[in-house]
Amino acid sequence: SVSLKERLAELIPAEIENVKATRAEHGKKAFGPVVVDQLYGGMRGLPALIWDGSVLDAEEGIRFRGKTIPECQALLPKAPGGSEPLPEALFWLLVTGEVPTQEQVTELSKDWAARSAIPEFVEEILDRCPPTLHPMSQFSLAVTALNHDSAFAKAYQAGVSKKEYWGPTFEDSMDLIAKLPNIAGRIYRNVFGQGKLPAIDPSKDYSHNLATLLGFGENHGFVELLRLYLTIHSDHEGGNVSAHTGKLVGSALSDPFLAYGAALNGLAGPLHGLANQEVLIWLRKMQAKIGEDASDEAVKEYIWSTLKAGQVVPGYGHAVLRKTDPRYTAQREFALKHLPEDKLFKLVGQIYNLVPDILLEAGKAKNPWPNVDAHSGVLLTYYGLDQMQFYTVLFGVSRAFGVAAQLIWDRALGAPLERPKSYSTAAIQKIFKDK
Ligand code: CMX
Repeated sequence: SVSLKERLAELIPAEIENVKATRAEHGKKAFGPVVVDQLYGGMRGLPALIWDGSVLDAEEGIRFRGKTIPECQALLPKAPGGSEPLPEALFWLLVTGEVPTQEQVTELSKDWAARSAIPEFVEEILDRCPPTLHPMSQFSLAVTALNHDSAFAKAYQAGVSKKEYWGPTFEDSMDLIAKLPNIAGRIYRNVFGQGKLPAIDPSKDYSHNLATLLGFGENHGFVELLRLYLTIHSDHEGGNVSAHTGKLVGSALSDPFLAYGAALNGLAGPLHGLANQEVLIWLRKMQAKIGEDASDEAVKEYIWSTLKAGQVVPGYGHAVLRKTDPRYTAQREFALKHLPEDKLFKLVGQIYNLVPDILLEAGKAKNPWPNVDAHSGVLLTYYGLDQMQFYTVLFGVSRAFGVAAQLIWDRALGAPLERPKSYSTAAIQKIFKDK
């Protein structure tokens, strides 16, 4: 079928059996030790969630349904005349585990275009936000407000059976993703004074339409960048703050708009998605201080001054990864192809040669290598999108794909309310007192 929902309906019964069998065979087996440090340490490394769209390997990086980023770049359908994968295709892969055909992807582009309009009152909410309100706060407000028309919330009130949860969750998830370009475009134009929002063109793909709404629709390089950007930022397994928040809030049967609004508030933190903004601010400050073609020595000194001031080097380090993030590498390759001589790109390359040794010498960070956020802002800036407060909104458009795919499966498989156990320090002391 070219319809994602029909394909999904075919896949769900077998997956329910698959989960049953996995639990019957492995359900009582211990899976990794829990030590007290993990309770204090942000649950780092604790196996605690099921997330089907992607799994992150510390050395290798992310795989979407078993496929690496280069494999996705090779296998997923592209736009006519384009060479980057279409995020529509990645969504199909995340949801079904299957590489879609060109026809299935085209159908999805059309479906999203048809669902893309946002209610007038949401437009008004955005238009009334002061331009000083951070774009991520505006984004989360608008997404939360979409819950006004949630199919899931309505179905739940009407007494829908548990077995049917996934259907309206699917509809809400598709609506959510489809409406994000109009929300992001409106925020961008309002905050940065870029004039009236053009209409979505149903004959164009999702990234092309988003580029048009931002005012870059004629720029082929930017459109290609967005296709790559939205593909690689979509999913990074389930434990990161945004993905986990979406799953957690969804587990209370809050609809996908409420769940994703919450996820966006997590993405807006500087240790998570906001780091792409922070990287650009940091680079600009560095250039202001030591000039544009600074020597390695001057750059090193600047990096040390950041650490000595008790700040983090944005774009470096990761809670799980222990190697250079393949999402960084994919963006570096894009830059080598499209903007090899760009000054800011060269600075990012220079920093890459210096930061890891410094972080190792400083001796705290477990991973001295760059993450996805170290590179994205430079690419956007090159094409003229230099309003860095907006960068995390683009991350947020993309991350909806991964969170939505999991919300659909969570409701299809009857995932329970999340409720892990917490302890007080006094309780821990008591437990181990006589041991
Ligand atoms: N610069 C300076 N210090 C760093 C560092 C960096 N880039 N990365 C880690 N450290 C420090 C930590 O702050 C921590 O210090 P304290 O012991 O004083 O608290 C210590 O090294 C150990 O941290 P860790 O176990 O290596 O890393 P965490 O899992 O706790 O945190 C992360 C991971 C990403 C928050 C951290 O590496 C960081 O702050 N990086 C900079 C911000 C950033 O780029 N975030 C984006 C991540 C990708 C994303 O989600 O978008």
